[in-house]
Order: sequence, then structure tokens, then C-alpha cells
Amino acid sequence: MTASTEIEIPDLLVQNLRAANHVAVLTGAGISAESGVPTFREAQTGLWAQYDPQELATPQAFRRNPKLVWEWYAWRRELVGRATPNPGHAALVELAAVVPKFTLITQNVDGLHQRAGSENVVCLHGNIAETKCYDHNHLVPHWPESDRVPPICPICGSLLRPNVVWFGENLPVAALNTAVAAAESCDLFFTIGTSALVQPAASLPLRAAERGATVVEVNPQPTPLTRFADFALTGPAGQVLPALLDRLRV
Ligand code: BV8
Repeated sequence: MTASTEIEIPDLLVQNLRAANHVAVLTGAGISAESGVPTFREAQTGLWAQYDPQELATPQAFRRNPKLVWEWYAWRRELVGRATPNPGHAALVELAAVVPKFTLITQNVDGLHQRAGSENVVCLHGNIAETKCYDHNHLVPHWPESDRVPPICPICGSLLRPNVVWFGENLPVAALNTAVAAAESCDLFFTIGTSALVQPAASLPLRAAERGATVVEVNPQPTPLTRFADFALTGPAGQVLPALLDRLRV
């Protein structure tokens, strides 16, 4: 894994990481940017440029125009399917192996952490590769070939939808509880590649900071979280994280 040498990793951060018992990580769309998956707010290109993702990723949008929302997710699923994990994802797999306790929490729905080899990923917003029905949340791995768009649930006949959390929908309780518990108990909390705008995920690093955990932000841009971070590593995750692991190894 070739890390970029110009990335400056503070000695104190390396020391804190070596001494940490529990490291928690929250990732957002930015960690997948170097895999060619546009971030949530950049995702709209071509046909989709005219739509605001926040308007499409809602139950209201699906009820109003299920075909449009289904086709948007089909386009994103295809795009994610062509992407591969990048050195940022790989560095987190390695980090998990060298710290006593590690919790990886993601807002992403692209499944790239899992494909990189991360285990027990806490998925706050679901997984775009999974499909469920609108009325009863029947998880449907496959359905009979049909020209209906969206297709219908083979169990109850309601419309199929992606197994992701839309704006205005509650997060999966178990995932959220695990994420909150990690924020409450970790020594070090990394927030990587997220604009820190979407709740309740964005409050996790603040919870950690409030109880004195060391907060590390990895993002080329400042975010509303930057001022609460003990360390703000300004750069792309695909370079910063390998550089951090390079320091940890020596
Ligand atoms: C809920 C799945 C209870 C779908 C997504 C409290 C206050 C205010 C509002 C609320 C609140 N509580 C609830 C809300 C409403 C809402 C919300 O937060 N609105 C915001 C926008 C104001 N939250 C909800 O509705 C949540 N539900 O709370 O339930 C409830 C119920 C009813 C009423 C009230 C409460 C559900 C939120 C989940 C929405 N679903 N995704 C899909 O993907 O289609 S969220 C979606 O946007 C993404 O999944 C992602 O999680 C999120 C944010 O995107 P980011 O990951 O941060 O990506 P973004 O593009 O924004 O930024 C990328 C960052 O990467 C940038 O900073 C960039 O600089 C950086 N970057 C770029 N390149 C790199 C990089 N970083 C590192 N390396 C690089 N190379």
C-alpha cells in the first residue's frame, strides 16, 4: 500500500492510537470517492443532475413516483457494482487487526467496507444492494423477472424498494444502539469522509468528544465537526489512512 509521503501524521496521534483500547470509526461517502463512487451531494450527473438527492431519498418521493426512485437506485447500484474498495477502505481493515477493540460505523450504502474485508460493519443507512418491500419490509434477495418498474414483492405484492434508510425514516435500532455505545466507550473516534450534516450520525463524534475521547477528522475540506476535532487530517482518506498505518507499523 503506497502512502503519500507528504501527508503529515502528528506523533501525538500515533502515540494515542498505540495506547488506545477501543477505536471507533464513522465513515461517509468521502471514503468511497477514490473508488469512483461520487459522494452523496456530488452523485447527480447526467440524467440525474436535475434532481436533488435529498428529495429523491424519501418515502414521499417513492410514493409520488416509485418508477423514478427505483430507476435512480438501479443507476446507483450499477455504478457501485463497478467500484472497488480503495486504500482507505483497506487501511481500516488493517487498523481493525492491530487495535484491541474496533467498531466501524458507516453511513454509506455501497458495501465497499464489506468488500474490502471489514467485518461487523455497523450500517446506519442500509445497503443499496439489498431490496425489501415497501409495505412490510420483506427482505427479497430476488424476484420473478417482470417488466414492472418497480417490481413487486413475491410475498405480499407491494412495491419493492432499496433496503436503505430514507430521510424521515428511522435508522435500524440495533445499528444505532451499537454506534452510540461505541461513541460512548471508545478512546479514539475517527470521522472520515463525511460532511457531518446528516443526523443522527453526525452527532456520534460529538458524543465521543463530550466525554473526552480523542476525535480525529479525515477530510480534504473543513466541516461543522472540524472545530471539535483534536486532530484534523486534511487530505483524501485514500492517502491519509495508509500514511497513518505506515506510521503505526514502525
Ligand atoms: C431520522 C441512505 C428519526 C439513502 C442517507 C436533527 C436535526 C436536523 C435534522 C434532522 C435531525 N434528526 C433527523 C433529521 C432529519 C434528517 C437529517 O439529518 N436531515 C439533514 C440533512 C438536516 N435525518 C433523517 O431523516 C434520518 N432519520 O433521524 O429518523 C426522524 C424521523 C422523522 C423525523 C425526524 C427524525 C435519516 C437520515 C438517513 C438518510 N439516508 N442515505 C441513500 O443513500 O440514497 S443519508 C446520505 O447523506 C448518505 O448516506 C450519507 O450518509 C449522508 C451524508 O452524506 P455524506 O456521507 O456525509 O456525504 P456528503 O456527500 O454529504 O459529504 C462527503 C464528504 O466527503 C464531504 O465532506 C467531502 O469533503 C468529503 N470527501 C470528498 N472526497 C473525500 C472526502 N473525504 C475523504 N476522502 C476523500 N477522498
